[in-house]
Amino acid sequence: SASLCGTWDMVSNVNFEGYMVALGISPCLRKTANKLKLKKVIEEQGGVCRIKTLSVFRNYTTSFTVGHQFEEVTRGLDNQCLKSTVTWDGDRLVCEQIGQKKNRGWAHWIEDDKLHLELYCDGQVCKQVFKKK
Ligand code: RET
Repeated sequence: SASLCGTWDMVSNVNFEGYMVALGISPCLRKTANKLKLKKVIEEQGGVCRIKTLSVFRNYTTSFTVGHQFEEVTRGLDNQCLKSTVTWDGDRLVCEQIGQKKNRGWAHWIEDDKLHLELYCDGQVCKQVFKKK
């Protein structure tokens, strides 16, 4: 994920609410989460990719090897145990998250020097864009 690596600041966040409703996140947590300006830190070392989602309220970190299924525990989000697999689809780093929710996953890619992230779950799509710090 070389080109995705770096520190990124959120510039837009469309339908985070719909995505969080699809995840079954409580109204109280959604209200807090909707106000957050998120930061992404993406690193790669020795074939292991780490994606940190940082905020003043809560952080969430995943580490994985592209092409290898891993157990993802969404602690602090919807607290689920998922079987996740990250792969490259052309220049998009995509993740399929198998669990109780249908059609769950995400895609990261670079467009116009910005980091684009689509988060989807059960027909809802959240679109986030980040600029390089
Ligand atoms: C926060 C705050 C608490 C509530 C929710 C959150 C959502 C985090 C998300 C993170 C996505 C991370 C990805 C990582 C890739 O490896 C901000 C922790 C719902 C949606 C795509």
